[in-house]
Amino acid sequence: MKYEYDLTFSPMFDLVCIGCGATYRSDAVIYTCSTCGHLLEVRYDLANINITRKDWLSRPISVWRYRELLPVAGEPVTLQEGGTPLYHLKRIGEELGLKELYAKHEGMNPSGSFKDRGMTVGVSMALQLGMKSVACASTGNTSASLAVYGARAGIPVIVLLPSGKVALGKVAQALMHGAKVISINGNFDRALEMVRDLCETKGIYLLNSVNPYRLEGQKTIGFEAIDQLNGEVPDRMVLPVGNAGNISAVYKGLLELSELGFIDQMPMMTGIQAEGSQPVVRAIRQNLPEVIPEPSPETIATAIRIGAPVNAEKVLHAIRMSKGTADYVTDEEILGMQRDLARKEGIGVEPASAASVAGVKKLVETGVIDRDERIVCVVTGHLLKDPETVIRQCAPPIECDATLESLLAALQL
Ligand code: AN7
Repeated sequence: MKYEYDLTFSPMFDLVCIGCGATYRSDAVIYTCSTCGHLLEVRYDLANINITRKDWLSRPISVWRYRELLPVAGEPVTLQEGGTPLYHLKRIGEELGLKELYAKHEGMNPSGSFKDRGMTVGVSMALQLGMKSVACASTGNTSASLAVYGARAGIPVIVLLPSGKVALGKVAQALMHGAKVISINGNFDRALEMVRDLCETKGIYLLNSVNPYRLEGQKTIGFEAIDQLNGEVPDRMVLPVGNAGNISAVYKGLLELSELGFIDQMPMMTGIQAEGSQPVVRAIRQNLPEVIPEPSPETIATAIRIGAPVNAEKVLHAIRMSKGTADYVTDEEILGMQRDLARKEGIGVEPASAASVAGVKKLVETGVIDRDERIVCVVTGHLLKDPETVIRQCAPPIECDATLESLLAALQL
C-alpha cells in the first residue's frame, strides 16, 4: 500500500508555551518562549479536525498515516519511516510472569532509530520555514538521523558530538550521509548548549528535541502501538529516557487521541534511565518540582548519557499525570537484557533500548508492575548502532582451518 500525499493539505495549529500559555504563529522560527523561557508545544484545533480512526486505518501504517495531527503542509521529506513492528515478547514475558509484554522495535526505521520519526517532520518543517541549513548536538542517533534526512532534503547538516562517547555505527552514518561532524571536547549537555548558541547566532535551524516539531513526529509511536493492538490502549508504556523528548511526545500524542475521543484511557508512562545518569528518576522519587541536572552522567548506554534533560518539565508532567513512574537500571542489567532480547527473542537492540525492558524486569520484581498489565516497551535503536559494545560482550569467533576435520573439532562434534 503506497501513501498518497495530499499536496494541498495544510494543518491548523499554534505554538503554545507550556509555562505561561503565550501563543506564537505557526510560521515563527522559535524553540522556547520569548517571554518566560519555557518549552513550547504544537497545539491543534482538535474540535475542528475531521478525521476518524477508520480513515487512518485505511492508510499504510507509518508516521504519515496520522498527518492530520502533524504540522507539515504539502509533501514531506520522507524515507517511509514508522510502521515498525510490535513484537510479543513471549519468552521474556513468560519468565517474568507477564502475558502481554510487547516491544515496539524502533530500530527498524530507515536510519535504525526512532529519531527518524522526528526528523521526517523536523526537516520538512525546516524547508517549510525557508531554513537553509540544520544542526543538532547528539549522543549519536539524532546526528545519524539528521544526516540522513538532510541528505534527503538536499540541505547542509552540522552535528556536534561528545568526543569519544558516540557509538561507532552512529558516527559512521553521520559521516557517510555527508554531515559536517564536529567532535566536542565535552559531554552531550555542553554540546547542546553550544549548538543552541550556534543556531541562534547563525540562523541555522535547530533540530534537537527542544524543537517542538520534531516531537510531533515521535508521538506517532504511541498511535501505531494502539493501532497494532487493534485499538486497545496498553496499561503501561515504558521508554528509555535521555533528554526525555520521546516519552513526553508519546504522552502528548495519546492525550490528543483522548481529546478526539479515540481512546478512553491513558497508559502509565514509565521512564527508565541508567544508574549513572538518572536525574529524572531522582526528581520523581523525591517528588521534586523540577529535575536537578547531573553534572557528570556516565553509562555504557551512551545514547542516554545525558545529565540535563531538555524536556525535564514535560516529562515530570507526563509521568505524574499518567500515574506512571521512573526507575533506573544498572549497566549490567542493561547488557543482560540486551543479550536476552537478542538470544531469547531474536530482537537486536542497542544498550539504551534494552534499558526499557530491563526496567520492566526490575519493576515486576519489586512489585511495582502488576502481572496482569498489558505493557509496550519502546526499544529505540538497532543492535548494529553500537557493534563495539556487542563484540566486547561476546566470545570471539572460533578460528578453524579450512578442512572438515578442523570444523568438526571446532564444533566439538
Ligand atoms: C537509542 O541522539 O539524545 O529521552 O542525541 O538514541 O527522547 O532523549 C538519543 C536518545 C533512547 C533517549 N534510546 O530518548 C541523541 C539522543 C536511544 C537514543 C534515547 C536516545 P530521549
